[in-house]
Amino acid sequence: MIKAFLFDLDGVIVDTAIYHYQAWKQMANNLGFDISEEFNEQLKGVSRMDSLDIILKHGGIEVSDEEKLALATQKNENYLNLVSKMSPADILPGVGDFFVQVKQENIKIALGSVSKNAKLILEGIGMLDDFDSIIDGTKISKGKPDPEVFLKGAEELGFSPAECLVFEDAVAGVESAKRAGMKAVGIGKEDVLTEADVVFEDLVGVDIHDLLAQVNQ
Ligand code: B16
Ligand code: MG
Repeated sequence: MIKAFLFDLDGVIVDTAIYHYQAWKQMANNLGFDISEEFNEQLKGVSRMDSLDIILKHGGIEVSDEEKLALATQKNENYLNLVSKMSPADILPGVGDFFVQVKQENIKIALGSVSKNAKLILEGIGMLDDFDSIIDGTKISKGKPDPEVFLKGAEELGFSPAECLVFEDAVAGVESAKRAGMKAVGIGKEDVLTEADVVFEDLVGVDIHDLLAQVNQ
């Protein structure tokens, strides 16, 4: 029986993927190469340093650990500049109505994001108080697809993995949920999120009773 929902942030609650992309692109351009939006797909749900390694490999560039840290810091500064203007208007369609239903059902809610900026973004969009527990990049040592982020969320809420349902937009995030022994709702395309138990394009019009009936089978 599902008793808790664990939400990814980027791509489920809010669309920060575009800002991550712009900030990484700017860094890559400074280094003399480019990254496409298609390439950016594989960075979703992947931690900052792991993303940097993937991008540098793509550009055929090798740098020292010290330089890596400087590049990651520079990217984060660009990213923070872009997200600093976020407001409740940036909450993805359907999220508000869905959270009202979740609260009515007394289901506990945790955030499961690998972003170190998650709290800042939740504050910006006015949703910090909507979560019973927040697991972000400051609390974990392994990014998705490792299950750590969702296992910690379940633990903080006091539920077993079988009692938790994960909402994810990234392939790496769905894998993370599966490896944690949890069911997963994919937000996005069915042909991409093939491992998810149920897939919705977004949360618009999703009925919590129908969903629970489906995943509690
Ligand atoms: P930061 P999520 C992830 O957030 C993003 O999808 C990913 O693109 C990003 O690299 C990662 O957070 C780290 O973010 O640089 O802010 O610590 O999807 O797990 O909510
Ligand atoms: Mg995501």
